[in-house]
Amino acid sequence: MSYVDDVYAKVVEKNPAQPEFHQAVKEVLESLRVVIEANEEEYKKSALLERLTIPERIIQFRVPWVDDAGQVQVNNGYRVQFNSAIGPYKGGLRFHPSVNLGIIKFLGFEQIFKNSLTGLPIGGGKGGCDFDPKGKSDREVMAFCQSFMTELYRHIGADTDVPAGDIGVGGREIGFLYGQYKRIRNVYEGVLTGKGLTYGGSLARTEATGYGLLYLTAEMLKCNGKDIKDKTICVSGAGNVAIYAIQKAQQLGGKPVTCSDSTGWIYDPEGIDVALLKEVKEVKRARLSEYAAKRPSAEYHEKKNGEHGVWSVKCDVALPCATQNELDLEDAKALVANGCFAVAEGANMPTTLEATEYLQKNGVLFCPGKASNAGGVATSALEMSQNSERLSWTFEEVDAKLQGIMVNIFHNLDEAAKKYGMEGNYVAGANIAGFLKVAEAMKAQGIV
Ligand code: NDP
Ligand code: 2IT
Repeated sequence: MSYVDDVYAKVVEKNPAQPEFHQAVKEVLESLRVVIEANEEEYKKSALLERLTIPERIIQFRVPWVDDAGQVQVNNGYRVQFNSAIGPYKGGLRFHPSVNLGIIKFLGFEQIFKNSLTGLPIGGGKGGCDFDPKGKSDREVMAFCQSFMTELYRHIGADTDVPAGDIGVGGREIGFLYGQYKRIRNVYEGVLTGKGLTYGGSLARTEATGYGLLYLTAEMLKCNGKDIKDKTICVSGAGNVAIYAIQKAQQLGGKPVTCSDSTGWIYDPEGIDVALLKEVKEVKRARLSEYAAKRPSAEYHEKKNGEHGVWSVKCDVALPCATQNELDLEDAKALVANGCFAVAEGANMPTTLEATEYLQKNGVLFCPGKASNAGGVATSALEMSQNSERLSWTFEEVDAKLQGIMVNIFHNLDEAAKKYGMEGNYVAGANIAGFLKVAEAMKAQGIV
């Protein structure tokens, strides 16, 4: 058995019932096969792939809190500190009922390569909880966040591990988490990113993941002789990433016509009204049916299992921005049949392995999330820099840096794919380019 196959088999054996983690590892290891095989003896002797696929540390804890009815609730909290070879652990916190250790490990593993691709000094980590913020009062969310941080604080720090937002964790949650950290530790430091602008947050962090996705997509299209202008775009999701992806797509002259949430999806042939979408999702925290109720041009569809949802709409470019494995083989077939020529992932691993392969085989330009959604964490690293120097940069400064980082990421993965004989395979390019820097740093630091 080859070293790659051997390590993958061990990952599956040692991490039972964690299919998303297996999937993320499989995608990366398959891409790295050519690199590993060229140096197999050295990598095997130093057990590099074993060390890469076993987290440096896993923290798992109980999160008790009291709801508005006086009932004690208990949730499962996690922080996976996956790899610190190139910098302090960095990655978001996800609050969603579907969170379990396997989900956090898949996200933490992806984060290692994503963070490496940004070119900034940040290692890979991820955390979260099976808490569902939906339908909770602000007081309940605060009580939960305070309890979560009452355990997490001892494991994190501005130079150790710097969490941020992800699904279910936005400005409100980061504020409550930060307040509790500061209260316990009595230090005012950049221990979280995505903070509010009045207490150390960075301008453009809110917009960064969605904007970055579009900067990279525009560059990918340009380098393939195409233009985002006047293209019809299907977006999934209606959260932080989707909203700012839609906004930037419009600024670049594209026409996003869909969005979705956990209960249904919108087709708005006149183009999504971003101000209305923000009002419904960011301010009211309501369902997308409210968007349709206020927008005559929009159709609302309840989510139905087995249907393609937003991927059934004819489009040129698809941007999955909701959650993992939301775009499967049947969806990929529908996209190709409708003439879609580019897919860039805003979410983490939203496309199944089979769907990715189908899209690539059918000539669709495909950029994996660890490259195309790296603008969020990159801007988090810029927030860390600003916190360290106790200065704030202007929106234009941060946005210009973000744009430069995304363009650079695309060229790095494009070149890595070419160098290893897989031109146009941006999945392989991203995994190889991300891996090489981390592997080099791990090698230099000895057996740790
Ligand atoms: P939000 O919580 O702001 O939004 C998530 C959106 O996806 C919501 O519209 C939500 O629906 C929908 N959604 C979530 N889970 C499901 C599900 N199981 N089925 C259907 N719809 C679902 O999260 P973000 O926008 O921050 O995150 C979206 C994706 O982007 C995630 O994969 C995240 O890991 C990734 N990402 C986020 C970054 C960031 O900076 N925030 C950076 C890089 C990647 P509803 O409104 O009903 O809850
Ligand atoms: O998946 C991700 O990259 C994020 N949720 C953002 C992480 C961060 O530290 O900003």
